[in-house]
Amino acid sequence: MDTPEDHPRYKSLLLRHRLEEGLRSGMTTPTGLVAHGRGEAFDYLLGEVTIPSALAATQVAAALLLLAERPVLSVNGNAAALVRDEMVELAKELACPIEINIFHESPERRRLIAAHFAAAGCAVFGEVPDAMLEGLSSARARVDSRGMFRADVVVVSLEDGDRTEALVRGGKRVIAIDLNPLSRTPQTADIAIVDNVDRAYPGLTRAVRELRTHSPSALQAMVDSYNKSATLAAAVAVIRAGVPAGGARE
Ligand code: PTJ
Repeated sequence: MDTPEDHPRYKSLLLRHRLEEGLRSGMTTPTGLVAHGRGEAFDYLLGEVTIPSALAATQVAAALLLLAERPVLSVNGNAAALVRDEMVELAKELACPIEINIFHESPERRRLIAAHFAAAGCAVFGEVPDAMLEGLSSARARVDSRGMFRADVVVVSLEDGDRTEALVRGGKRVIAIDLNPLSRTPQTADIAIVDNVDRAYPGLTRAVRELRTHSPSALQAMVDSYNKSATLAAAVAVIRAGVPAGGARE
């Protein structure tokens, strides 16, 4: 991308460029661009920053991930294009797998996403799923028996509501990264991080590093005192308040 880094919308243009590349390579679907546009609109209204309630939820999510026995990071066509390296860094920090989980089923897209991660030195699960999540009728129920099938905590981003519900019903604790606080995914998940994936994953990695030395009981206390409704209400309040700090933007 040849946009200068001091362009006021550099970050946003960079993400669009990554998705465009994802679409060109075949990893990302055309629908993924539309979904990103919705996310951008919410991000704009949130001031394109990690709001305090998202930061607090990120800390709780990191605590839950540190307590987890078999955490898994779920990746789809958008997340693969936008935040591959950031996801790999978090997975390394947690020594946990990343698993492909796509809404628009396609063996070819699974292969391309796996190759994209392999190019970054990271093997992922889910290229050829061999197990099914209960309570979901479509191909979206397909998971990897080594990963999501046996996971106790799953991080999802840009996820669809049905699948989030199926994961929760399957007894998993779900951490959802989603810019839309009104969406069914953050409404259904155990922990909701209302933030852009490109800020949320690095934020989670930082929080895991910070909290690593905390005792299990201190981490558990953080998880127990978490209030998701407050997280979502705080995000809606920021959106409703109107023009973010700093006034009108580009
Ligand atoms: O690769 P596939 O086949 O799994 O398809 C991926 C998409 C994203 C197309 C699919 O999961 C989908 O249609 O998602 P939805 O139902 O549109 O939900 C996407 C949610 O993510 C919406 O609530 C958006 O506001 C939100 N979102 C979009 N971009 C971002 C985001 N959240 C965080 N960071 C973003 N960059």
